[in-house]
Amino acid sequence: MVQRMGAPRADIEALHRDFAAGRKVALSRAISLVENEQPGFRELLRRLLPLLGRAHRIGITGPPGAGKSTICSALVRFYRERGEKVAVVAVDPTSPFTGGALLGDRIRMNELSLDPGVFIRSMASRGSVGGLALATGEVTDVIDAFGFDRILIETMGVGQSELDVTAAADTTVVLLVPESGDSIQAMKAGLLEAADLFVVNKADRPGAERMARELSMMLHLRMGKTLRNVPAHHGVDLRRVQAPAAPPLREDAKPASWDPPVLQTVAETGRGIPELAQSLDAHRSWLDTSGERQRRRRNRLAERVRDEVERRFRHRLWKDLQALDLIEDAMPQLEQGSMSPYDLARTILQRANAAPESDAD
Ligand SMILES: Nc1nc2c(ncn2[C@@H]2O[C@H](COP(=O)(O)OP(=O)(O)OP(=O)(O)O)[C@@H](O)[C@H]2O)c(=O)[nH]1
Ligand SMILES: [Mg+2]
Repeated sequence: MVQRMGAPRADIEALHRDFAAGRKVALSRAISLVENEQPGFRELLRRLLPLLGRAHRIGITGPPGAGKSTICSALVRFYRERGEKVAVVAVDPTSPFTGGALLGDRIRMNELSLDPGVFIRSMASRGSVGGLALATGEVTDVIDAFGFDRILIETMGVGQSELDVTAAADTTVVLLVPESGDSIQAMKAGLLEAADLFVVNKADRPGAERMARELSMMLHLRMGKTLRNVPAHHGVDLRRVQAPAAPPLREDAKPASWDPPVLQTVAETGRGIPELAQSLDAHRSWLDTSGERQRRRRNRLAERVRDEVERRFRHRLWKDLQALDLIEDAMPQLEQGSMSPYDLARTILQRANAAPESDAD
């Protein structure tokens, strides 16, 4: 195979060796290789596959300024005190560059990153043909393989692209603040379903308690469990009237489903952080005992195959075949109506099928 621009073979081998030896410089280089989809990145990811699955991947998402970075810093400190190695991946789907907010985070996190047990990396959408969610998943794989115990993935915002990014996580935390009241109502159903844990941060401000209560109510409504935590009314136990009593859980019974807890934190002072860490561990255990981890892993593998097929196809179309040029060349015919967009699309696809693939490492 022709070696395209990028590191020569010997460099790639050296990278593998340094990575396996646990050198952080190699980790940074491996991440760049994968993030920019440079030659050799698939071979690297292939070799790392047997090392995956050790880290607990924790996605933290929520509206701008909710305190995601502050929570990350607090969790990093908490886990470091336990002797765990922690990585933070800060992802900004809204910006083609690493934005000012992330820069601010970096300065704040600088002190943490002096610790050899901590690794911090920012990501933005630039460069990747495969898209940010795929790049984040692959970068997280690299960090996992390197041997971190926890990987915190901070995503800005609460839209679809952030949800796609959190698919890389084992446990997804949605962070809100007391003022998010209205946005709860507007919150996409997808976000509610994606959340394994809710955290009302800035609980030092008024309204946190109320916010947490409303959120719990809404979650229970959605799950059809409104009555479970409601005390008996007018002397009648509504729970008994509504449904036959469920057999009591045995001590060792596996929980069939996970009720996302609603926690409150003051990230700045660390209040509530031990409880958050405890819930994160509880969720991780539940993933194992319920079989959910396996289910999510299967979904992730299927998703990775789909993403890779699309990435290779996109690469073939837009890079190898220069399909945009074909569209431009055909513009006069398209404009005159002597060729339809559908016919041109078919021609492009036929050519793409016949084109040699340059991206097949
Ligand atoms: N009062 C109060 N302020 C907090 C708390 N946690 C964070 N903050 C402050 O809120 C501001 C935003 O915090 P960040 O951690 O940068 O929030 P973020 O969600 O990472 O912000 P973006 O990445 O820009 O979306 C900072 O000024 C923090 O100091 C808290 O518990 N209480
Ligand atoms: Mg931040």
